[in-house]
Order: sequence, then structure tokens, then C-alpha cells
Amino acid sequence: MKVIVKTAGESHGKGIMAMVEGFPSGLKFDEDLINEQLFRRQGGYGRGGRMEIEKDEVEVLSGFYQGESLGTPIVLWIKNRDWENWEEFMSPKDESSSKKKVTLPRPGHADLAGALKHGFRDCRRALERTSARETAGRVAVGGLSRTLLNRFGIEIVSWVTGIGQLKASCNSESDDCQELADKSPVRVPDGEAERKILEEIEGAKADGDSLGGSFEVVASGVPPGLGSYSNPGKKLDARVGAGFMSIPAIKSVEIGLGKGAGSKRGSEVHDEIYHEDETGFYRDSNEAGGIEGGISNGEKLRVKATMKPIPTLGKPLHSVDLTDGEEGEAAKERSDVCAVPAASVVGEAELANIVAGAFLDKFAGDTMDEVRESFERYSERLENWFEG
Ligand code: EPS
Repeated sequence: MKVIVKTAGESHGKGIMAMVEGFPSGLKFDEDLINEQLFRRQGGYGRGGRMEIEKDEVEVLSGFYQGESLGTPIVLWIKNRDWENWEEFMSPKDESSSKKKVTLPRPGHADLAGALKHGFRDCRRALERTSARETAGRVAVGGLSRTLLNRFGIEIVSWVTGIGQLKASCNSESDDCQELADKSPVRVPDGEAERKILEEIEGAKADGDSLGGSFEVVASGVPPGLGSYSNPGKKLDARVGAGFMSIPAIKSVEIGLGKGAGSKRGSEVHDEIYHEDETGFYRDSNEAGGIEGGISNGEKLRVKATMKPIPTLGKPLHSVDLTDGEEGEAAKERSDVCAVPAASVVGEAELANIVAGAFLDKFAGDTMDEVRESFERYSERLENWFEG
């Protein structure tokens, strides 16, 4: 796998760091593009007070020189503005105030499992890293991946397809779902559904509850041939599955028709093959979601994911104190009521990182020029398929 992304940092620590290896030299550092993605991730109706404090902006610490990548490890940094309010509780060096201890684990969060694994009595030691704040780092790297992919005509968009029981409808073949989603406070490209969803979020908040939902991410312009049928770990669908399941709170991932494929006949599921000189091979349907045999087939990559409701509840569920075994209500902290719109932007970044990795596997090169030459040679071969 060519692009390797690692992140570090605590939600209320100094900031979030992302380190990435595998980009060739000569990639432009598009700061505005990265900051725009960070801004999009912070949005969405239903978020808590934290987003009023943060204004995520990327700082590049290594791997770029005079606006272009060096082909060396890249380190990106996003400062936590909230750090100044947490410094006395979050010192990495000295024992700090115990006021922010969390001893009643929240069902659904990593609090209990993390505490048991590491022998913590204070869940803060687990929750700081499991917070979805970490996704700011992936989105920053996603901005680098997008810069690369855009250069080769690959675009990635997303929209929210439902929150709670409410579903939104958008036909991505005829409507510009992304443009509509970008105008919506809940990234829902369907006015009627949006109105009900806003009410639903207000209702959940008033009830001290939270909401999950689902979203769709689509990558267009992906050339055929990314991924592998011979190596299980390099299958594009395996990478999509693992990548999306690594986004906090994601509980299911589907590609194309997804689980719907199990209840239809083969003739209804498989996309018939056509060819025309101008377009090359194409399909008139895309139930496969752009992947067959673990390899991109030239159609749009279509990924759907489902997010569970946020575990921090205004009216907490039953829990047990880790220090003395006393029964009680789970910890209550400032939190989001619904973060599905933000997750859809994180999904875009995840797909960008996955596709960029698979793209650089196929069109490997130490410089952007080498990558471009390899891509152009391959495109030419596909264009002249029947000419020998
Ligand atoms: C989160 C709780 C909230 C979210 C946070 C994830 O933060 P806080 O505890 O500071 O109110 O806002 O998400 C982010 C900070 C972010 O940037 O996405 C949690 O418990 O996972």
C-alpha cells in the first residue's frame, strides 16, 4: 500500500498530527484546498459547543519545500484551540488536576473497553484518543490526496442519505447531490427531508438523546485497474471496507448495491458491458459500485456507510463506577447530538486517501511527472484497445 497515513493527538491536547508517507515529489501544497476540507468537516447542524471554539487550519511541519512535496514523510499539524481551556487537566508531563476524571463509562463509547484493556480507572485516558477529533488529521491528509487525484480528473463528493428514521432521496445520475448537500446544514440534498431532519435533531437534543444516520460517498473519474484480484489486502473493496470501518462510530459499509445484492437475481445485479470508441468500455448501470474482483472497473466508486448515534447522552444510560463498583448514570460531557454530516466529509477524505494509495500503487513514480507519464501510457493503451 503506497500511501500510509498515521495520526496522533488527544481531543483536548495541544493538537492533532497526521503523518503520511508515499506521496511522490512535486505535489503542490494546496493550503486553501486543505483548509476548505477542514472547514467542511467542522460543519453540520447538531454539533456541540466545541465547534464554536475550534477553527481548524493546517500547518505543514515537514515534507514540503517551496510549495512542493519532497517525496519524504509529510507531517501536518492542526492546533486545538480548546487546549488553553484544558491545559491544567491535560499536562503530558505532570500530574494534573483530577477534576475532569471520568469513572462512569458511557455505553457505546470506548470508555470501558479501553479502560479494561489498559488498566485505567479514569476513562479520560481512553476517550481523549478515541474522540472523533482525530478525523481532522485524516481530512488534512485527504486534502493532499485530493490535490493529487484532481490532477488526474478524479473527484470525490458525498451527501447524507438519512438521519435516524428519516431518509433523503437524491438521484446522483440526474441531480447534483453534492452541490445541494453543500448548501444544506445537514448535508441532505432533499429540502423536504432536510426540514424533518432538523426537527428530529432538535427533538433528540431536547430529549437528551443522540442520532446516527447514513451517507454516501462517490468518486468519479477513477480509472479501471486500481486494486488487485490477487492479493486479498490490496483488493480495492477490502481497502474501502477497512478504511470506512476505521472512521469512529461507523457500523456498516456497502459498495454499490451493497446488502441489496443478496436479495436480487444475477441478471438484476450485474452491470452489462458495452463499448464505444469515444468512451471505451462502459456500463449502463452501476450496481457493482465501480469495483469488480477487487479492482476498479472505470465506473463511479459508490460507498455507503452507516454511523451509530453518539454515545454521550444528555440523559445518560446505566453504568458502573470503575473505582468502586457503584451503580450510576454514565458520564455526561459536552458533546454533539448528531455528527453524520461531518462523517460524510470524513468519508470523502477516507475515500480520497484509499484511491490515492491505490492510484500510486498502479502508477508508481518518485516524481509527479513519472506518475503522470505512467498514467498517460496506460490511458493510451485503453483508448486504443482494439487497435492492437
Ligand atoms: C467528541 C466530543 C466533542 C466533539 C468531538 C468528538 O468534543 P468535546 O468533548 O470537546 O465537546 O465535538 O469532535 C471534535 C472535537 C471534532 O473536531 O470533530 C467525542 O467524544 O468523540
